[in-house]
Amino acid sequence: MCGIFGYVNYLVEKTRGQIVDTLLTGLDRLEYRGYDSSGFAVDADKCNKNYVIKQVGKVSELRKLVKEANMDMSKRFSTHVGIAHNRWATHGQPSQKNAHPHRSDPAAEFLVVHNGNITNYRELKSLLESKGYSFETETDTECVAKLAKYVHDTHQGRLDFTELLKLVLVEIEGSYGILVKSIHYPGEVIAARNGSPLLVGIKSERKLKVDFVDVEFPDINVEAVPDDVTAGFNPRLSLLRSNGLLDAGNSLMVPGLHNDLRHSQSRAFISDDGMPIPTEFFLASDLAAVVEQTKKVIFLEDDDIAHIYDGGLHIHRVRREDGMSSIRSIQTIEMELQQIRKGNFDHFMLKEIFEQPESIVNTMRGRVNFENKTVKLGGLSNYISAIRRSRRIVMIACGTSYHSCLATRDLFEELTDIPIAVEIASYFLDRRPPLFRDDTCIFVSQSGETADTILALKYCIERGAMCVGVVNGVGSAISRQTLCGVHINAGPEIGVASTKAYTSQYITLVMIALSLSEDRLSKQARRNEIIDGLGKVSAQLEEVLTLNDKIQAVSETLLEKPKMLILGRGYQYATALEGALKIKEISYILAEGILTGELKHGPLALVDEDIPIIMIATKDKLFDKIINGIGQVTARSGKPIFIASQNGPALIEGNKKGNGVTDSQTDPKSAEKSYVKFEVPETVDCLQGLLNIVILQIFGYWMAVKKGYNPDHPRNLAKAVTTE
Ligand code: UD2
Ligand code: GLU
Repeated sequence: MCGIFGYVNYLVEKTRGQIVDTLLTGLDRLEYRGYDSSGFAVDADKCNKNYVIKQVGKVSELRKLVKEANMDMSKRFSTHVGIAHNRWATHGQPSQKNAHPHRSDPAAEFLVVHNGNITNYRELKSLLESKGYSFETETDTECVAKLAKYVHDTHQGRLDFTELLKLVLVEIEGSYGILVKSIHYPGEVIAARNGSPLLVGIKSERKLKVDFVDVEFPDINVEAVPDDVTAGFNPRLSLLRSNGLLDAGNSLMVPGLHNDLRHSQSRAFISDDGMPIPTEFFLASDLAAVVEQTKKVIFLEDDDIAHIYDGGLHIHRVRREDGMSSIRSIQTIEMELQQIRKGNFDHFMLKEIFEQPESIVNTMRGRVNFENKTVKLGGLSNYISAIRRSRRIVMIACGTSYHSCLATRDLFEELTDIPIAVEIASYFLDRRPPLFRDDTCIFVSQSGETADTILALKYCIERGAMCVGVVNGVGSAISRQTLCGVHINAGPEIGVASTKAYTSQYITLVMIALSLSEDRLSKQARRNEIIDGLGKVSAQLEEVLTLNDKIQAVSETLLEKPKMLILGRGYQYATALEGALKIKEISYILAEGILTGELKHGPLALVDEDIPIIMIATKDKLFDKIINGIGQVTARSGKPIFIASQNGPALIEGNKKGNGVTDSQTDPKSAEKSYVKFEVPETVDCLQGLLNIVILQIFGYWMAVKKGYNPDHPRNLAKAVTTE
């Protein structure tokens, strides 16, 4: 999911140069979200034609291409629609061909930009192919453009743009924010969303009459629209044509003054004398692209279909739902660009931490069926039985990705009964260990470009092992060079300290373990329990995020401390290691993650009343041992900060009298009150790390910020480590 931008000028004359510049500036403003390619479409000189310019890489590359395109930048447009896109590939590699906008046919009758993920695109593609459409990209988006043309042609061009898109969108499953532009609807654009954000910025010299837009509901729901209603004729186009306002190619010659043809009045945009108000509209997936142009904004809601034409903005719904507001307010945004680029967050790291309830849902979207309790990983489906037959599974990664492997190793062992090895890529390469053809190697990397992991992959390919990737970057080296794999679909991660990629890698590995055990009846109950847990984890993560203020306050008490211990065991060992990594990489505190069971073999010597200790003590089958570890620490005057289960059992044993009876003065619950405790919701043991780690991510963030460091740019570190 990356960035959409659209610009409509209505009765506000602009040169093509100005329009292109507005589109490119909009894309620049979305750049901070990260992307792999970009593109835009504007009207060409000949009616019925568009210029579509797309390029891989940065917007600066797209700018270079614009210079070479030889467009007449001085051509003037009184009314015009331009659409633009920054792409973060989910379907098909980042390439010029796959960049948006996508077209319906070589004449580009319909052009679409899209954010999100269309889960039934394969079905739509086969349907359209059977109708003679040939696809030219690997994207899911292309099917929207082709479907629009198909619906348009089957209704002989008699639908108006809204009705057409209603019929298209009703067929689409998954998430989308889209803009659609068409030579059949000159000067018009459709913006629709479901699961991906979209907003409309409005700028006009004259004050708008009202500060809201009515939502227009159909008299009949679209599924019930009989052909004779929708296939009558397109009243707007016919009237424009009969009044000589359209040229032969349907280009609008004198835009405006057709209010009588609207589904209903768009009250905000009509002046007292009934004349339309010259207006500019900025459509975007992100406020950052709009805020320097205008502060007046409407946020679209899921299933809204916004149609801009004749200077009016119309918001349609396919059906009337109970409780749905019948207006969308035009809000005045007070924030400035700098504030908005990171949302309400000061740093990308915090923004990405707070995105996790959504990013993990994106990781599971279309893959986990919570009703049937099944998991389907498209990227592995042809290989699952081969992986099941492996003699061994070797997980290979670096840093945070390595921790995601550790976090899920126990589950792999439990569900698959296959021996699992977890390797740090550089250490693996140093050793060059024996590897066999019947080994499966799983390579985990956020970027998919981590040099050590790529070299390890090469080593494993040479030895004939089956190589599987788990990466965020579609089209990355690891994604391309592995035999098969799973994209974690976490969206771009900009903060150098990985946060949302960790939780998405973790969930992806859990999904792989679930897929591998699908054939095992004995594991069915456990699998069902985990799938139920996955269904709840996003809401639970939201709950953990509410602890932000408390974590911030606690971090302030520890700023002077140069070192810190994080203790965990079982599933939480990986959490301790990952939490310690987060803290050290951004706050430069020597934080060490320790297996609680190892305390007595050395680390206990570090424990005194001074050293900060965070103990992960959420309830699981190892809880008694955890209590033991807590006892060892408190007996040495250690004062741990706990990450514990909400309403969980007591963590501190009261002082025992000689006969083993608890002293009523120091009973466990009251003894516990003098300790800091972060309580997290309880989930299935193997998923608990997804919630616990968020406390440590936030903790690391505040430690860095309060010490005056920029957590987005830790010294000496780069986002993708592309050197050995
Ligand atoms: C694909 C689409 C997804 C959605 C879904 C619907 C892509 C990139 N993904 O997702 O957006 O439409 O189909 O069914 O088009 N792969 C590797 N190595 C890796 C990662 C992936 O070889 O490290 C391969 C994988 O085996 C598959 C392809 O890349 O052939 C896409 O992987 P995916 O995880 O995105 O696949 P899926 O089916 O979830
Ligand atoms: N699924 C679309 C693609 O892969 C859109 C990706 C995006 O949101 O940028 O092209």
